[in-house]
Amino acid sequence: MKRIVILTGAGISAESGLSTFRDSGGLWERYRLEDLATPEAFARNPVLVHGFYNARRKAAAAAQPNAAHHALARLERDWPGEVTLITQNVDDLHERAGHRRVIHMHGTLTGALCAACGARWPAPPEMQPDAACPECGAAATRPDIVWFGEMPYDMDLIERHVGQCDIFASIGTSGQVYPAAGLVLQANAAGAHSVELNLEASELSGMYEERLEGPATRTVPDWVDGLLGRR
Ligand code: BJW
Repeated sequence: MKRIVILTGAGISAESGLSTFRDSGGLWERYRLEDLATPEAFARNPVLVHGFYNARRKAAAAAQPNAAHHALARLERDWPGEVTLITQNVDDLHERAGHRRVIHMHGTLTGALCAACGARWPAPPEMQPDAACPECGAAATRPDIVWFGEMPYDMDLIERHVGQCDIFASIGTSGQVYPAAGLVLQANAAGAHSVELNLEASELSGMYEERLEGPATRTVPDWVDGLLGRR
């Protein structure tokens, strides 16, 4: 039975009211990423970085999963083969839609990480820069988020799944951030059928065999219905 790998980006959560990064009105139009999403930025100004992620954590907690998140959870439940969901998103809308196994390659807003010893624990709604690590006591608490220059999580697992998949779908991602953007090339090299679902053409549209253009809340349920209908 066919193995499906799905890569999601900020566009899948846009219709739940969460900002994307690079669209007009996106986060990087309002903030400088060098001030917020690098380890150097955190070392320079932890108060600013915590403030940014505390606000994003609050927005994500208030958001609800949309029809696209629900459709992917249905695919995981009803597809007779393997479905691997890799998300670049740090929100938990896939899980709250009922998706059971989600690989968060850029971390999660619901996690806290000790920059001193690497311990992880559930994030409080408001994370404070001087909060002590429950393991080592250091005041080095940071959001469990993968910033620029850091290694995304679970890369071995991700590359193994992508290298063996029959269908590779990317949903709502601009294809501008690596290594996520390079996964379609690996899927193509493995002989997978690749499909891009996006509001508009992305940097990497030319790499996909099939393209479905439109809002994720329409294209994703249609795509899932098509897959489940012809299994
Ligand atoms: C809709 C829609 C709707 C809207 N329906 N669609 C050159 C080559 C290779 C790498 C590099 C390079 N130069 C620099 C690098 C490294 C760097 C990088 O890629 N930089 C680029 C800017 C060039 N990458 C890294 O540093 C990564 N680490 C790394 O490379 O380690 C070394 C390594 C080497 C080899 C193997 C493995 C590792 C780490 C990247 C960390 C990214 N972190 C961020 C922020 C933290 C998380 C957070 O705060 O949330 O992650 S950046 C930000 O971008 C966030 C996102 O996950 C990520 C991707 O954004 P995404 O999801 O694509 O969002 P947008 O806004 O860009 O696009 C939205 C899309 O949705 C658009 O296309 C819309 O059209 C669409 N859309 N509404 C459907 N309703």
